[in-house]
Amino acid sequence: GGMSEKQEALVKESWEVMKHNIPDLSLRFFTLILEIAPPAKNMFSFLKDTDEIPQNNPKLKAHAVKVFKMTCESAIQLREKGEVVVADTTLKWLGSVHLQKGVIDPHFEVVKEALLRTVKEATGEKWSEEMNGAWAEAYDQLATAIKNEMHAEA
Ligand code: HEM
Ligand code: ISQ
Repeated sequence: GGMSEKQEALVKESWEVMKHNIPDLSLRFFTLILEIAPPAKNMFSFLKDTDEIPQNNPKLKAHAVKVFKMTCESAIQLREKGEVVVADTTLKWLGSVHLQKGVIDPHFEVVKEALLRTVKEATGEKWSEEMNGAWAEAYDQLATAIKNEMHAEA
């Protein structure tokens, strides 16, 4: 499915607001992932040897931001081209990183839930069902592209 101009705008606008508070955003995103799926902790190299989620880990922050930015970019591409376009090598790379880390398809629902809840909390009264739907669509398309790459490689 494609993405309307309105949906693209909702994703972009909300990211513009959220990106001003990366430390809280990334921490919240990660906390939610581990709340939903505690065993996921050991998959992440920067969490393996810690009992708590590090409050100020630059790697964690950078990673979380990448996930949001890529989902945002996916929304833009969906509107412009009607499909997710990620540079081919990037998609292949993402496929192999996740395959190597032991990520399986159901994990994508966990990250989706955490992402959508983070957006909801971070946007507050600006949040709407429509905004939620726009992020969900952008994420689903990107996740499908990564999963396809993982299946192709497995
Ligand atoms: C690594 C994005 C879904 C777990 C990465 C990296 C990116 C990324 C960009 C590489 C970070 C880097 O090395 O700079 C995404 C996107 C996703 C997604 C856009 C969905 C659309 C998932 C899911 C899981 C997951 C569902 C499962 C819990 C991991 C792990 C790593 C990783 C364990 C390696 C982190 C490390 O260095 O230890 N992801 N990811 N990702 N991702 Fe994802
Ligand atoms: C990598 N892939 C998916 C989700 C993530 C969340 C935080 C940090 C890294 C991630």
